[in-house]
Amino acid sequence: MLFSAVLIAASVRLAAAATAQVFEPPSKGPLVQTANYTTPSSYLLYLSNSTLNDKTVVKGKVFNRIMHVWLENTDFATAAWTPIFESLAEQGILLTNYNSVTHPSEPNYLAQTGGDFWGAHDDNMYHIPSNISCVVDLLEDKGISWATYQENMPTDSYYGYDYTATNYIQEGAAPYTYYMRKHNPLMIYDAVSQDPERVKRIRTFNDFANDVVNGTLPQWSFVTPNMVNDAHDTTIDFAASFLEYWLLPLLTDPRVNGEDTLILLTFDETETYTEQNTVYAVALGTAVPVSKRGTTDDTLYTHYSSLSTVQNNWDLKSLGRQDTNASVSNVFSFVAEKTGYKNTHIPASEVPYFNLTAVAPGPLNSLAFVPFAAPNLKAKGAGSGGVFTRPGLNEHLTPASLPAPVNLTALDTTTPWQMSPETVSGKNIIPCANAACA
Ligand SMILES: *[C@@H]1O[C@H](CO)[C@@H](O)[C@H](O)[C@H]1NC(C)=O
Ligand SMILES: *[C@@H]1O[C@H](CO)[C@@H](O)[C@H](O)[C@H]1NC(C)=O
Ligand SMILES: *[C@@H]1O[C@H](CO)[C@@H](O)[C@H](O)[C@H]1NC(C)=O
Ligand SMILES: *[C@@H]1O[C@H](CO)[C@@H](O)[C@H](O)[C@H]1NC(C)=O
Ligand SMILES: *[C@@H]1O[C@H](CO)[C@@H](O)[C@H](O)[C@H]1NC(C)=O
Ligand SMILES: *[C@@H]1O[C@H](CO)[C@@H](O)[C@H](O)[C@H]1NC(C)=O
Ligand SMILES: CC(=O)N[C@H]1CO[C@H](CO)[C@@H](O)[C@@H]1O
Repeated sequence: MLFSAVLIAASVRLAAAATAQVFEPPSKGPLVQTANYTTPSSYLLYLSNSTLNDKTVVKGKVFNRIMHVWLENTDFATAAWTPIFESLAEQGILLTNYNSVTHPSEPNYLAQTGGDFWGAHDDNMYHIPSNISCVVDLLEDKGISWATYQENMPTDSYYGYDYTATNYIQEGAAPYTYYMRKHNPLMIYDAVSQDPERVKRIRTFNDFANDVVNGTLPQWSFVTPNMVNDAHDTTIDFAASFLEYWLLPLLTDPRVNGEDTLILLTFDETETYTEQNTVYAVALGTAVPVSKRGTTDDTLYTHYSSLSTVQNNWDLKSLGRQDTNASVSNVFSFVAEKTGYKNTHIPASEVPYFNLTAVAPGPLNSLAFVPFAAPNLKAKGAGSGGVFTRPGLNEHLTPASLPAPVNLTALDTTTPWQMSPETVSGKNIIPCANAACA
């Protein structure tokens, strides 16, 4: 009896050991291009030969560059007690009350770039019509350069739902899905993906190396490590090894962390859905005042706060959505203190739950579908401009004017903004790059 129990325990451990992945560097360094990002070999074609060509630097009030780095699915305490994250906190400001806005991943990425998640409560393949604005509109309106860098996306501008490549961690193992579109939010906005100039700024990690080495890392960037490096398929220790390989050298590299740079390292959401959605978030970089490094800040922030902080810093227009909702979009204090922006204090007892899932009606919710509404054009954001509107927007479509939510699932259909991964071919601006669009 005892003997067989021991055997079973041993074999369970073996099984776990066989599946647990151990970090391996995908390249010789974060600034070296690698075929590990482009396999099979036909994709060598897409090792970057092109560099962004942004000449202007628009001065911000507190920082001139912001780089967002998002990891996945980890509770605050799990990250905060992991050595590399502890030492990063000593170099920056640890935001101890920074919250994701719902579950699972995709709606959080949408919220961070669009000021809303439009009812989404899954990781399906969606697109958002071109009359709906996102952060890119606000940045371009003021001439601020931007890009997103997606690790293991096989080519710039790749529209596919996912990408499976040669396994670079375990030689000979089955190919691995390192890239998922659900973590690449700007691709979901037609205003970006269907614009031939803009879509070039949805870039690979080989282009990250290229842009940094050539001195053209944009002023605003959003970085998504692959499905193993961001802890999604792995553990916090795996992600810690990735940071040691990728982020730590960049923190001492003036081409990335030069003057007046803010690097926001955070997570899309907590692992535990039944608890408040507070994630580890740390403000790093030369823009963080020396006197504040190693301190904590318990102001209430959410993913909308990084939008409002960017608006406040560069005096941008707003999106007129949750980025202008004062109770969920406080500007990072070290920025607000310098710009004179007044944050809203919410007593602990009144802080809403950010772990609510599948309850918000919206155009990306098939269970409670309502069409897209125009933004609130009277909203006041953290910048001094008004609300940005895109061509084709019907300003009369206020939330009050829209019909009551409809359960499309009960009608055996889905929201019109959902796509099947097999139907992307017509949307792909670059030459078709995977089996899904062959
Ligand atoms: C791909 O990654 C593996 C694992 O770290 C490494 O051994 C190999 O050298 C990498 N290949 C290239 C071309 O960098
Ligand atoms: C810098 O840009 C040039 C021209 O686009 C390119 O050929 C070169 O590979 C880039 N440097 C690196 C290290 O990526
Ligand atoms: C959200 O978190 C709170 C606090 O832990 C918990 O009481 C509540 O049940 C959670 N809600 C959901 C939907 O899991
Ligand atoms: C602002 O956010 C709070 C907390 O999530 C929410 O209760 C409120 O409805 C929001 N206001 C608007 C106008 O969306
Ligand atoms: C956005 O554009 C679509 C057409 O693509 C239109 O049906 C919809 O009413 C518009 N919505 C808003 C909020 O302007
Ligand atoms: C919508 O309809 C589906 C299918 O009939 C059902 O399972 C689901 O509970 C409904 N949801 C709501 C919110 O009414
Ligand atoms: C499109 C293109 O010009 N691709 C080239 C980029 O650089 C690699 C490696 O130097 C070449 O093999 C490609 O042909």
